[in-house]
Amino acid sequence: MPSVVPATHNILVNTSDAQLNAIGKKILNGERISFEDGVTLFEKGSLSWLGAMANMVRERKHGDKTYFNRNFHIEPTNVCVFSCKFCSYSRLYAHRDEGWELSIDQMMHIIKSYDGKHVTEVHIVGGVHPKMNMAFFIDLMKAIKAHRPGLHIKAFTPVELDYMFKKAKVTVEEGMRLAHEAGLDSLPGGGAEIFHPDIRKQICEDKVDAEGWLHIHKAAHELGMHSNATMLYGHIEKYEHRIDHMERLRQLQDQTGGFNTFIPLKFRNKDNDMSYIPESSVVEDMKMYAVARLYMDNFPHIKAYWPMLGRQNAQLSLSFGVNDIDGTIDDSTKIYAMAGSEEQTPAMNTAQLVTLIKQVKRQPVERDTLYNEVRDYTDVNIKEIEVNPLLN
Ligand code: V47
Ligand code: SF4
Repeated sequence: MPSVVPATHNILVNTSDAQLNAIGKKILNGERISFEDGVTLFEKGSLSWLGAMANMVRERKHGDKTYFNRNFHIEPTNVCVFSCKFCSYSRLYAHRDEGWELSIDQMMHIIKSYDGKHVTEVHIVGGVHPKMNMAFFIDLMKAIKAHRPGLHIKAFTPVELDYMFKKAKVTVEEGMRLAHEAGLDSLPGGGAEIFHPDIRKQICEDKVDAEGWLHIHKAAHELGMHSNATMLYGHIEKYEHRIDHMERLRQLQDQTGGFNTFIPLKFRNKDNDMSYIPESSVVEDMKMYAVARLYMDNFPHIKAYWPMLGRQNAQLSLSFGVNDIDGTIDDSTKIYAMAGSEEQTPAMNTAQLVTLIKQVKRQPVERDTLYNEVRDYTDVNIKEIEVNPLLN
């Protein structure tokens, strides 16, 4: 990192606001910004200035590389003992006839439908069903690994894990060890929502709290596993709560280094108990990504999850600090379609993902879950991808 601001970068720092200029200098010098700086960025930073700063950090870390992966989702159930106010997807156990509950055989049928197809990851996450316990999921993971050992299992949020560990009467450390031994490779970022108790108690008071969420990710990191982290933004939280959330994650990352990606998730308002809240604007979304890139200095990657944001806004986010747009997904998730995303059938093949990235002059690179590079598509012709089943 340069210790002084290069002359060519001065243009980036100079705004009419002295506070922003001071923060800009810190960022250009590779210094960490403070909690107060983070709030100031949200309050005073213009979209263009934040975008330029975040893009500079993104390019320092990754150049033009933009990652995606080939994955699919399994949502074992939408029956859930909790009642998060923003959730459009779950059904209470008493109304389980309106939801779905997949057996191990049904989930293995989905896994087998990908035999011979080039996918590297299965993402398993769902509601917290009182009858799907730890033994059930251990059997599921063992069956997946017996069938396809190389498939990376990224599964279960701390909400699901906390519930199953408590029911199985095991400690977090013991539970994580058992799950890891059964085949769990990494944790997705869900269930984090907003950590601050003032907000958490209003939107999801009955599920695992911030300390519990962070404890489970820490235990995973201590076993050598990696994980992601999300934040549900754009509802009743204030900028301070967003920074508080990111600060807690940044501190854990300083200790363990186990997080790969930070994923801001835009609140969608269809058919849930928070439907009266308007959704955030695209400007607010891009500012969110930019501040995330600037604040989360120890997170390697910032991801825009396109099924929720929509593909055009995901494409736009690549100029606001984002360097990952998740995966092909293959129309295998219902969470966002049910919450009102414009992506009602979320599936993109590799040719479409690569086109989307190339249209904004970035460099498309397929990765696996742990960001090992699988293939660089910079010089691969779209026609060639379309006709080659191994590439598409
Ligand atoms: O925790 C639920 C969110 C999350 C709504 O790690 C909603 O790679 C917006 O975490 N509006 C689960 N968001 C999904 C998740 C995820 C997705 C993709 C990739 C990864 C990863 C993780 O979905 C929940 C919650 O924050 N969510 N309802 C809603 N109405
Ligand atoms: Fe259940 Fe998750 Fe929906 Fe909350 S967000 S009600 S924990 S499925």
